[in-house]
Amino acid sequence: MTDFTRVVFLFFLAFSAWAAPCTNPGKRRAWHTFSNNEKLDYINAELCLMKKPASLGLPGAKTRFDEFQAIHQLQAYATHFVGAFLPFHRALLAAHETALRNECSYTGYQPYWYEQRDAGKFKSSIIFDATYGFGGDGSGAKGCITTGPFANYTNALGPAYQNTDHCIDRRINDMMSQSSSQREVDACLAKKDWISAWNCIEAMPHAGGHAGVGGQMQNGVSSPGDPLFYLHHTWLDKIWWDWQAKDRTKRVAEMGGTNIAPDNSPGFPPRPASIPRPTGADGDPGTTTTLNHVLNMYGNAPNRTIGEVMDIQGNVLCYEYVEPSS
Ligand SMILES: *[C@@H]1O[C@H](CO)[C@@H](O)[C@H](O)[C@H]1NC(C)=O
Ligand SMILES: *[C@@H]1O[C@H](CO)[C@@H](O)[C@H](O)[C@H]1NC(C)=O
Ligand SMILES: [Cu+2]
Repeated sequence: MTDFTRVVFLFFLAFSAWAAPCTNPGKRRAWHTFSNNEKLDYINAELCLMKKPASLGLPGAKTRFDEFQAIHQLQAYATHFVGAFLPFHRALLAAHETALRNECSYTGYQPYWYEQRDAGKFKSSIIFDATYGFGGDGSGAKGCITTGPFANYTNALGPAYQNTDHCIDRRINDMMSQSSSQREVDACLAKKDWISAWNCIEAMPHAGGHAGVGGQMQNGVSSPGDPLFYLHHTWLDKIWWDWQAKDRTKRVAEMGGTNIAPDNSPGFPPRPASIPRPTGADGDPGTTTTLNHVLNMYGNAPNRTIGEVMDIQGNVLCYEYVEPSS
């Protein structure tokens, strides 16, 4: 290369890096469109996190898998019923996906559970397949799952704020799963502003997956003890993104809502006196959630601000959602 072409080339590189930081977004696809081999790759990567010992010193966590659950458990009251709800879960999903890829040789991306396909009939969903899925419903007095790749995993965190060894439990409820229907999704997508969209997603599709699976998944504090949590919340993240993409420039900057969760929220485990009432105002100047709000990843990944995760194809995140039909 001559000096001139080298300069042009370097200039081009610098320019393309500046103009398009996310040139090759990871493809997040629906679980039911995965081939059997792709399903096993994901399951095996999750099993790998479950076998790796914890190293961050988070209370009660024994494995890498537990450490991601701990991020959620430790700040449940600072991340639900507040403006940070969807941004926090977006950052948590990205941290978990990165760990699967960087620590467990997973070469795919985080799948989502296209729940409207199964709404009202979760019990017959292929997601609960024992061989190419997450195992079935719970059974017995404790509702422990007994089939599938995660049947023998011992959760060390939960239920709620307790840290006790227990099984992954489920109590699948088809009626509750109706809140994940296409009708409910469409209702949220039609909302005109952030506060309405977030409240709609948290109240309906969010509740549909958690209460439709039941057991561990229904526990607002310790729900990431069931690996299905990640597929459920990735679907919610897609709904938020689909809403954002309808008016992208405006909606990747649209934040707000309280940063102080109501103390005993309905359907949410009560906060024990030993857990201090979160003030929520981490990086926010007042009681309203802003783009400067810090999302604490407890050492599992770099902390993020809400502003950094608003766009899924920005400087920090780089993925896209593939529709199941394509
Ligand atoms: C779980 O443990 C039981 C009893 O030890 C064993 O038969 C079964 O194969 C194990 N299942 C998995 C998925 O590891
Ligand atoms: C992450 O954020 C929390 C809360 O603001 C803070 O206490 C912690 O020190 C931060 N961690 C890092 C590595 O910056
Ligand atoms: Cu949550």
